[in-house]
Amino acid sequence: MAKTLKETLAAQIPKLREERVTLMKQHGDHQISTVSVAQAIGGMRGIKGMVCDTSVVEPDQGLIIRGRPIMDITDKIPEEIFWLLITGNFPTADELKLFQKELKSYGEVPNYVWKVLKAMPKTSHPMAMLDTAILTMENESAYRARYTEGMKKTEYWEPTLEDAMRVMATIHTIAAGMYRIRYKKGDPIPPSKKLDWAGDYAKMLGLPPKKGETAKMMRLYLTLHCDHEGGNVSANTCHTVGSALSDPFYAVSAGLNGLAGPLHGLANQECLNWVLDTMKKFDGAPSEDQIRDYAWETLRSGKVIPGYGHAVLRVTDPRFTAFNAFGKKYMAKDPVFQTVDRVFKIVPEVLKEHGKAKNPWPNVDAGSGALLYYYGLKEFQYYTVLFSVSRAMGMLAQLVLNRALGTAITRPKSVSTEWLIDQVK
Ligand code: CMX
Repeated sequence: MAKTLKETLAAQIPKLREERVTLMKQHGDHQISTVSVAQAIGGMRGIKGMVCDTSVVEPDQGLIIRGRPIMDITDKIPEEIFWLLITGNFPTADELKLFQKELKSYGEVPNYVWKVLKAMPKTSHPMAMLDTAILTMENESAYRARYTEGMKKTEYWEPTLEDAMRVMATIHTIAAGMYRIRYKKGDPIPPSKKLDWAGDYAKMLGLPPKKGETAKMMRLYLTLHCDHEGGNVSANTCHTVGSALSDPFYAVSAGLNGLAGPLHGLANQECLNWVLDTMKKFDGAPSEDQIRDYAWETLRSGKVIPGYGHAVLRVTDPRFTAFNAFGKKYMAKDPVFQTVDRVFKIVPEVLKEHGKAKNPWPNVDAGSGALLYYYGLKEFQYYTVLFSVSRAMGMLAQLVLNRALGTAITRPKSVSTEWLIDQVK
């Protein structure tokens, strides 16, 4: 008989807890990292100071989810990826069916969420709308209700999983509905009882289906952005807020606020803007020389080239490669896609010559916008919302596991500049 996600995780938890207790007891004093002044000042880059089992990012390989390089699992759908993030395995066909049915049983977005979204200023950024909607839904939190009643520590993960399922079950509906509200596309389109998560999201946005290609693109998009280990701004923020036992609605909303920054998730809106600016300036798809000139002009004006560079990666992001392959298959002649592809040839050379960025290669944000644009999603400000719908999977999976393992409240030690100066004397 097919097991539910909860039953599958419940069977794994005793072993995971035992493993952690043993590690703490037998090796608690073992040193795994040292900290330099540069790291303390420079965003804690590279310090190993937290545990995340859902995925790792290797500088020379990119995203690896539960031991599987992302390029090997791009044929999977997001529901399978969510299950993988939480349990370390893919669901069987029957488990997947059961999981999809269970997700749909969480019902619809409460009406008060739509009212709040409709009352927001017409100029609100879509990320502010999404974060507000998730926070507003905190009213539904099973975790808060159970905590208020009183529950044992060992049970925390159960209502956390329930809240995670509710966020998963509704975030795409919220995201699609607010797109239609914000950009005056008509009333929100209700979710379908039959479609998969990504296919339903594409349909609820109201995008032209293009013989099923839009749904295919959406499945790929939502799979590729699902998680990027634990220390990036959004995951780390979500983790810290969750570690105070704030429920998943608080924690995910906080994480998404971090994703809204231009050095993080917002780079995807900036990126397509940059590409379209070059096309405007040069009246169509620019030549390689024109791209080179424009890249230098950007750098000389003190700006970064969005979509390039990374805090951890030192190679072309495999997620960019996956988007590029999709583009070559379905839209090879599209001038925006062709420009993105040409930028990929030129910008790394320019950044190497510039000599500042440690990684001159494209990250995930460099290519995704061209695909969205091609399938009719032309409102750049909305792009980070798509990233968020996907990244919610990673944040939620990490929260559930942390509550299952009883991970401690986050509280690193900060030091003053005076203390640092004293240390180096
Ligand atoms: N264009 C120009 N300069 C860049 C650059 C780029 N794409 N990437 C890095 N640099 C510069 C940095 O600004 C920094 O300059 P200063 O010394 O003057 O401060 C220098 O190169 C060294 O930076 P780094 O160590 O290589 O990179 P960081 O870890 O500090 O920052 C990141 C990483 C992603 C913020 C940075 O590469 C960047 O700003 N890229 C453009 C924005 C972007 O694409 N962000 C999306 C990242 C993926 C995601 O999280 O979604």
